[in-house]
Amino acid sequence: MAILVELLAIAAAVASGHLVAALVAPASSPFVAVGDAVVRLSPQPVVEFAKSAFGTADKPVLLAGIGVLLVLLGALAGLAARRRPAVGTAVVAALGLLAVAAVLTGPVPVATDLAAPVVALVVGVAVQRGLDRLARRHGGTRAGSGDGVPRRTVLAGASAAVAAGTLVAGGAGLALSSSGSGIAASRAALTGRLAAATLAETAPPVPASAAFPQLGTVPFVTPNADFYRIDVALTIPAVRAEDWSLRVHGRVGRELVLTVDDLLRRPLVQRTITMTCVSNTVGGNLVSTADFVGVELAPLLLEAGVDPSADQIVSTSRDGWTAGTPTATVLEPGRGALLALGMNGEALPVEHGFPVRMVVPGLYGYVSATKWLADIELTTFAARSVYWRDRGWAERAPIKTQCRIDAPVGFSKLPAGRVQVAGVAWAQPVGITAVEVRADDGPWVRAELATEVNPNTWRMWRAELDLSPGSHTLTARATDRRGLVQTDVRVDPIPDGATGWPSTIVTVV
Ligand SMILES: Nc1nc2c(c(=O)[nH]1)N[C@H]1C(S)=C(S)[C@@H](COP(=O)(O)O)O[C@H]1N2
Ligand SMILES: [Mo]
Repeated sequence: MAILVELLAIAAAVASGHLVAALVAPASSPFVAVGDAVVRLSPQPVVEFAKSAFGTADKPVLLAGIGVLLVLLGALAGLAARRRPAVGTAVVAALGLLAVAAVLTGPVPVATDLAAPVVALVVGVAVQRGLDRLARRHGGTRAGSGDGVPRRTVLAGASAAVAAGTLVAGGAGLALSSSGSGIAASRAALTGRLAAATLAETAPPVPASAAFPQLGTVPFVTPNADFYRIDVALTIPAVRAEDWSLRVHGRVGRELVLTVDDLLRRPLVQRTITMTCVSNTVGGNLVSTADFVGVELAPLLLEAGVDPSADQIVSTSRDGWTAGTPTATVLEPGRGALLALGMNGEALPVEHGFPVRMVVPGLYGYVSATKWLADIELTTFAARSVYWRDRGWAERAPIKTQCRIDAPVGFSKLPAGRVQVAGVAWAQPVGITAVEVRADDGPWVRAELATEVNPNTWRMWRAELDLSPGSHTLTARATDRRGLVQTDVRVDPIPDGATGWPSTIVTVV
């Protein structure tokens, strides 16, 4: 019975906390806040391991792990509480305090964040003490409760009531947090406003000749649902466009505070941009292309009056994640850095930063592409470090010239003769001027390049190779507009991006 009391108390605490959080501040849900804290405090290799072992399932895996730990801890505490009742209460209280601490040490703690863990603490302790007292009142005998109702019935009733309350609170909390407190409606409204807006600059339509999907390359523009996703957010920050504002401050002449309405009053530009993650391994798919709509970041910073000493722009997400971008890169004429609101004809999807994110062509995402943007500080690289730099990644990270073989897929069995090879290459912001392919140690064959959309996007390529029967390794290398041929030296993604030639093994029969 003591174990059941303990587990019910913990479940009631988690559920009530989640409900309160869903009502006031989603990221403050005790369960989620503790998960976030685990991610924050995890040593870099552990985070890397989780990312590689579980991919984007790393978050559910972590939350499930915390759930299993809670059940184990509850069971152990229940066992101990049989002899020493105070232990049971103490464990529930300690878990509640842990949730409070997780929220307090979180990225941008505000007073309302405390509501959920405090409610969880109070509910947990109250349920534990209440049920525990009922369970002990008659020392486990079958005696009645005094008013003629058997003690066991009273206890079973109370437990059932707590269990039912837990299910209702938890269910309501989950329903509320997944419906995202008005985010869907806010997003739909912003999609409508972007569709109705007059664009000061439109992106030329992507011609059919820009890709070779019939040969197996990915589509030129990546559908939002397929766009790669990388972030350290356990729960997606829920910010309605109506509630969003951005503060631009630090080494500026005049601080700015901008709302979505302010952004929509500025000239809106549309740009096709290929984004790339520094964690992409050679041949990997953490690279995608979208049509972004947003406002130019450079003129906005100039309006704020950037101090020449401010060599770093630190952008902070609503969830506290930070990126450091070289000011000079953003201010470079023609670079085209954006505060983006739209992606492929819609408002940004919530997982890609709704309502506003940064996009800087030519820089890896971790030094430029802050989602759920909340704050921009003009500062120096010397004065402030940021999230991934603290974890061993480079301070500056321009995208490295790379390519990938999309077809044939690895380990294909192909008929002898001419084989079609196709793939993508990228070298933002200068663009690709050549791709070469070879079989084994044979001569390099120049690939045919698809139409270039703009130098900030990837470029598709295709080639034909004559292959004799047997096993062959196909290798590709790209050349960018600077004349730089992609190096064959293999390095890992950390600290500033992988290098090396992609290759694919095929068998010709
Ligand atoms: N708030 C926030 N923004 C973030 C990140 C993050 O963890 N949190 N990750 C960055 C990284 S590493 C990359 S590669 C891009 C990925 O953007 P996407 O998920 O829209 O593809 O977002 C960047 N912006
Ligand atoms: Mo990334």
